[in-house]
Amino acid sequence: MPDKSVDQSTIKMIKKAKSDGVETVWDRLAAQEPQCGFGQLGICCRNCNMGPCRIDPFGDGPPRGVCGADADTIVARNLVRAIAAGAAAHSDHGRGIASTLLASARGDAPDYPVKDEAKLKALAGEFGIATDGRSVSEIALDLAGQVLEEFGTLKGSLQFINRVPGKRRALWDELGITPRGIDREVVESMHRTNIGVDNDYVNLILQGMRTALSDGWGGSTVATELSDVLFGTPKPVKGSCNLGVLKEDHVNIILHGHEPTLSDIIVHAARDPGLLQEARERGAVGINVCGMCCTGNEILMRHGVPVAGNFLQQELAIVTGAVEAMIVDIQCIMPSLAQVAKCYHTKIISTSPKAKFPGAEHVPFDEHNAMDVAKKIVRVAVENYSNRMVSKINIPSDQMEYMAGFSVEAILEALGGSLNPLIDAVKSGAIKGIVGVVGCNNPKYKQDYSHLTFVRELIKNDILVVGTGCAAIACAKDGLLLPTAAREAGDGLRGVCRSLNIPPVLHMGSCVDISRILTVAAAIANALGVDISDLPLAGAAPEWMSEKAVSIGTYVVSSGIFTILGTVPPVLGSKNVAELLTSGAERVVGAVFAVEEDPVAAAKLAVQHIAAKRNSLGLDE
Ligand code: SF4
Ligand code: MSK
Repeated sequence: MPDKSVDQSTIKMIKKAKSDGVETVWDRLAAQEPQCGFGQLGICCRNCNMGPCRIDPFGDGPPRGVCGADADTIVARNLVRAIAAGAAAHSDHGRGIASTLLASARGDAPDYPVKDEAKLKALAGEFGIATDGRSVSEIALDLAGQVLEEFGTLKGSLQFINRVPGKRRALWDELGITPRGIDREVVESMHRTNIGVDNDYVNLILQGMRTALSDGWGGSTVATELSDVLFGTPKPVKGSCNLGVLKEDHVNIILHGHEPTLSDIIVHAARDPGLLQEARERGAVGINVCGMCCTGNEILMRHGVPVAGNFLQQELAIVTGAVEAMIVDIQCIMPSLAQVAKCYHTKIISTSPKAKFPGAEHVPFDEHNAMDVAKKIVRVAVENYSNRMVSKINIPSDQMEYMAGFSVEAILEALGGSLNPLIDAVKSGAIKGIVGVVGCNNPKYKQDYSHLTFVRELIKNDILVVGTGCAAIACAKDGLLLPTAAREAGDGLRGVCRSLNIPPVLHMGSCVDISRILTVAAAIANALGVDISDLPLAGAAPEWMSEKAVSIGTYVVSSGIFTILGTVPPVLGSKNVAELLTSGAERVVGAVFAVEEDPVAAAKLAVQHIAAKRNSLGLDE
């Protein structure tokens, strides 16, 4: 059992699931073992119906598929398809937010007024949209329209690319990897990986980079920036995290998935006096809305809503027996939830036409009528309180306080309005460098162990950590998002944290909010007049599992930032592809991937990389 997680609440609920006869992700992983070696190496292909084909990694079998594709082509094609899928997920999320802004500006989504007018105007300025003497709706209409055009723009490159240092933009142009349109790159990747199109692994991977960049500097940035406009730009906020945030005497609602459009409105609906009265009439003290995964991060960053856990805890939240409804939208939602819920009274309510779950109740969410739908969903949860099976309730007491909400704007505010104090701290060596730690949990690895071990090693070495997604939730659960965690940091970082009263690990949001990290990196490089690849920065996804993480890792490397993966990607079936990603890319984009499963060794790689970058910049002379 301890090898499954370092999180005590997880361990307790895995035990409870077993005694309740409930199958979890760990049981299903065990049932799948041994997993397919061809799949692990990335050398199986089913891109056409002459296959499926597989390449023997030991050279005893055929070296080519039926069409003639070799291991290099197959591995590269599979990788590019994963990037395209990940980029599509983030970008479609961004399109959803942009469409909501458009509906809001047209007066068709009355429950979504613009919350951050200053940000709306700043973004309008970036897009060359006039703001003087114009109403919020007029500006929002133009901005939403222009942002939606980014998905298929004829301009030749994306607007947010202008945030990138000139040197890097010139490099992308030279390599032919400047993204030309958000949808266009995904479509072209799917085209190129079709049978008989692009068979050159280098050419394929360059297209993978362009597609990933259309996510990082396109779809994800759109999602983040327009979410701030609509729902408010996050500011430092306090709250609590882990399964212990569920309350035995409340109607518990968990919001799980990714889009803030639904979750934000449900937070408000759950405060409706009529629904609270109904909850009390059924014997509950109140309605307790909690988040899970990145939807959790979105509402945590903006409202301080408690987060019940990260990716591997979604089934376990239901196992507590105390969840009236788990409301889901898109991404990272296990299809097993409806099966787990059958053993308890929990209702799984799907809301997106893009993501339906057999066994779940579907209540279509409609942004034009958002509050009414949100209240309807909350009412389902309230009514379900009466169906609780009291003997099955067991909520682990584990929970931890945190401080989150570090948007770029919040960081600037904490620094007194400019990045200069941060840059000075990096120059002086008080902060040696900055590492973005992001990504999921993966049941093949002990939950949260790599995140926490890696992060602790970094802060000990005076490296400031910025986090998003399930990695940030792991840090929250273990107290690393508290200013007091600075006691675990090296002298320099501890001093900076204490003077600003900030934690050594800054929670910057959900998976799409890695765009916030890119924005900070670009701003620092611009301030110093260097390329992003010159900076003492690194990225890491210690426990990643999603295709979205493949896209993220690729846009981070393509932006010039060394990136460490803690779980092995399926590329080792091609020596050439693996060599290109872990070594050759340095000559191409000035950064590479490293794969290191041991988080202590991974941290050493990050520390060494940062020391080398500092040295090149002459910072430690
Ligand atoms: Fe086999 Fe080629 Fe078809 Fe892939 S594309 S399944 S390698 S024949
Ligand atoms: S939710 S993509 S498990 S971080 Fe964004 Fe967590 Fe990974 Fe999903």
